[in-house]
Amino acid sequence: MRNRLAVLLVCALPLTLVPAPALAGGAPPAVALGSVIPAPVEVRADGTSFRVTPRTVVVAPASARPVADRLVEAVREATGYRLAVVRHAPRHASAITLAPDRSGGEDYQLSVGRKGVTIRSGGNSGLFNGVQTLRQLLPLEAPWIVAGGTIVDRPRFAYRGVHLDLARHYHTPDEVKQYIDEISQFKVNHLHLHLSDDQGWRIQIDSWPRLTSVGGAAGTGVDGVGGGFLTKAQYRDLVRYAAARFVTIVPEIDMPGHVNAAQVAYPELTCDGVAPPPRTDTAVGYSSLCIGKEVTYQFVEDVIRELAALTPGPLIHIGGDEAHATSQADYVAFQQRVLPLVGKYGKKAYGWNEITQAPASHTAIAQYWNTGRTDPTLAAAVAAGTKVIMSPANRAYLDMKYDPSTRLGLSWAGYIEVRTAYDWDPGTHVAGVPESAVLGVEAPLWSETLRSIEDIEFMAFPRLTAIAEVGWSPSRDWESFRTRLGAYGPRWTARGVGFYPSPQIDWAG
Ligand code: IFG
Repeated sequence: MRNRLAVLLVCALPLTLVPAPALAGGAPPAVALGSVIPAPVEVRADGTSFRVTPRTVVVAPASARPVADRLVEAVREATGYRLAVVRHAPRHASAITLAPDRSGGEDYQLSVGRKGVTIRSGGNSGLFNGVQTLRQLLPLEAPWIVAGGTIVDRPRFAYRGVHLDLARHYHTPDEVKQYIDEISQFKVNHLHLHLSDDQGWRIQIDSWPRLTSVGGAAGTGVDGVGGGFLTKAQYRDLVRYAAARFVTIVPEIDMPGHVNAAQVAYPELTCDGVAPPPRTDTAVGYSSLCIGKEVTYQFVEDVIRELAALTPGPLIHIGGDEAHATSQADYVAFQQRVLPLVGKYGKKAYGWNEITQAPASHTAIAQYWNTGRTDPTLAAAVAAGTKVIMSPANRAYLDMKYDPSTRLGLSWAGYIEVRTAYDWDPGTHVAGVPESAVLGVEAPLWSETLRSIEDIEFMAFPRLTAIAEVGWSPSRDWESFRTRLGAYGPRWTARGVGFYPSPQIDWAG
């Protein structure tokens, strides 16, 4: 209704009063060229516009067909039009062109004009990033007019990730796919799956089958709900689904702590050979692999080997947090033997920042999850070569309550409203960890209190968009972000995403 009225008003005005471009494309664009999350590097609006119609074609070379498929899907979801994909545009056709060039992988340039849209990038991930930007420029209702001009964009950090805990509560492949659909729209490009913990084991390992037949059985999980596990076929399918949206899966097996479920399944993994009771509470730090037993390292190597064979991505996360039941000497000895095993199977080791106690971590990636601004052990490791992914719990932990009234989540790291998740800089956050050592950011979502995709959405959105902008955009501007976020809200509503309507934001619609 709102747009039809606008068109009537435009036609009623004397022509001289109406800006030419508006006449060319119908009503003025509903979405400003810069109203994108994360904020692009350069936005140059030129007052023109482009109208998507059912006859608009997608022009793409065979190499970009995987991106063209995502673009067709996005336009169909937005407009209902199923656009044709062609190798070459018929003359004078209305076209959205995907044009590979020789620029950087994730960088892209988006040009919108009367005759059409062109997205240029050196890689399909960059073309995909351009498509996510274009998707946000399409209005929520007809006429499907996109603001004209040019966007030049590139990420500040290469690693922009989320983490999802499948161990405390097993979320199904379909729930994980829904989460991937949402995170990829904000140019998030890694999904770290927490696949094992005290309460459950969530990935099939052929050489140790009881890990899932016992550790992934019904009733394994916090409060005795949320049992289940990913078969290898389901894991491979998730990897494929994520890759088609340019999200790399990073699997985590947490050790030497957080291993109660594995020890219930295989008592030989304890030092006394006695199976501990299964746990459905939320305590941490009470379990440890038996550092002095050789079977421990056979187990660890078998798991890493099978996980590496399942994972096309370059990283395997080996946990390392809260090993309070492991002496420091044993912890370092364990990491010294296990970190190199990741390299033996062709992957790069990634672990919670406690791994930096071990010299072998200097070729690994440390995930910083503490709440402080200094960490001498981490700074020393960085000086020796360790790279860092920033997940400060008081900024990036999406399982923290928004405020004391939030039904879900925890509060040990403090309350995290949207602005708390937005106002920090990964390049200067920890003393002795310069931007050159920071690969990017990751927003963990632990599932002690989660039970459904609705719970995931409520805790992740809108705060994940803040972390996505912190990881992508060159700088932060809270007033600009909160305005763009407020305008974005109705898109979640239209998609049925149950986001938290933070009082810090003026939500449109
Ligand atoms: N700390 C534990 C997690 C989880 C979390 C909940 C890390 C690295 C608290 N370890 O965060 O297992 O229980 O907020």
